[in-house]
Amino acid sequence: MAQISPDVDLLPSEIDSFIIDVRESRPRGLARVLSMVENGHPSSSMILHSLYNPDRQVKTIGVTGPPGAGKSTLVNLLIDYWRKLNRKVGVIAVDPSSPFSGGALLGDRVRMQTHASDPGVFIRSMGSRGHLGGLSGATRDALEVLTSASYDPVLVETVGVGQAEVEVASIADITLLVLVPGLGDEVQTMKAGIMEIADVIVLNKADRPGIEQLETAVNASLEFVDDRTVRPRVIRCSAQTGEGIDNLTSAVDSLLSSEVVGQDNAKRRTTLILNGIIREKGSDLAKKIISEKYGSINGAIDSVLSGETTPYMIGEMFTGFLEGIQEKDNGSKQD
Ligand SMILES: Nc1nc2c(ncn2[C@@H]2O[C@H](COP(=O)(O)OP(=O)(O)OP(=O)(O)O)[C@@H](O)[C@H]2O)c(=O)[nH]1
Ligand SMILES: [Mg+2]
Repeated sequence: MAQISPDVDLLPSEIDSFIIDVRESRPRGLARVLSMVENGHPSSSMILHSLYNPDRQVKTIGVTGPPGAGKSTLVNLLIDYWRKLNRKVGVIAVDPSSPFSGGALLGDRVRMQTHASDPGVFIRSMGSRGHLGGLSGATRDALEVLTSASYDPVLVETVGVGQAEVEVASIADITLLVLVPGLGDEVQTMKAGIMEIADVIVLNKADRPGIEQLETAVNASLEFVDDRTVRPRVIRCSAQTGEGIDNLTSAVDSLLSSEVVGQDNAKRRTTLILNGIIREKGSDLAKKIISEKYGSINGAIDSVLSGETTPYMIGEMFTGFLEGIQEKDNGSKQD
């Protein structure tokens, strides 16, 4: 396969062939498109634009929690569950510690090894080498690629319980926050906002002492979450013994098929991607261009939902505009 140059636009025929690779979920092409997205390759927007379908019904799940909480072990069990139902499952393991993808997540790879030879499972670790939107931007676009390749569902595992990590996880349609015994004090200091973003709080390692205290601490901190209509479900389980895993899979399934997630999914995704791109391109100018062309951000979202454009095409419009300004500046400097 030809080498991809990091800064040079691909030929239209090359873009078309990558789009076919993704749609047919061919692993090599898929991996190369994901690298382009991660590296912020100039042609990745055109690929994402061609793949974008606001009505796609594929669901995505974010999984976050402190290091070693059992996230990968749980993801593994969830993969087993969906593979038995004959569904193709995608996993993105986000690695905040490294700007480079590939090597750093050997642990995850080993734990998910049982699925390594299964063509119905695609596992990819990723950093944020060149993406303007950092990890959350790279993850958001990688989810678009994997859902276009008809992996359903797609999971995102990310380490940590800070606002940033939970934000990365909550790019997905539903978010699982995995906690473990021994975190009692941490839970107490955890911001209510983090608890609120989670749809399910998984109390893993229920086979370990301290699970009762953890449950008490979590429930106590949820008492203060009073301004939300739906409280996160709290599920106790052990990825090691299998206890409570049925409850977890049925909670996740029912959330995925619930109206809350189904309703306005197209609008939610479009808004999330467009707002991310606006931030990446420079908010003020981007908003000005949007209001000139579409009246307002809502107007732009409506245009995407009616199939006239995509958030990525709107992003390209900003890029073109900015390049135009730079050319003008250079021109006036030369005068
Ligand atoms: N006792 C017990 N151990 C568990 C359970 N779930 C996972 N583990 C173990 O905890 C360790 C960490 O599990 P991982 O699944 O790698 O945890 P993780 O959250 O993905 O870890 P990082 O990705 O490194 O943050 C492994 O040794 C698992 O076997 C559980 O329910 N009970
Ligand atoms: Mg892990």
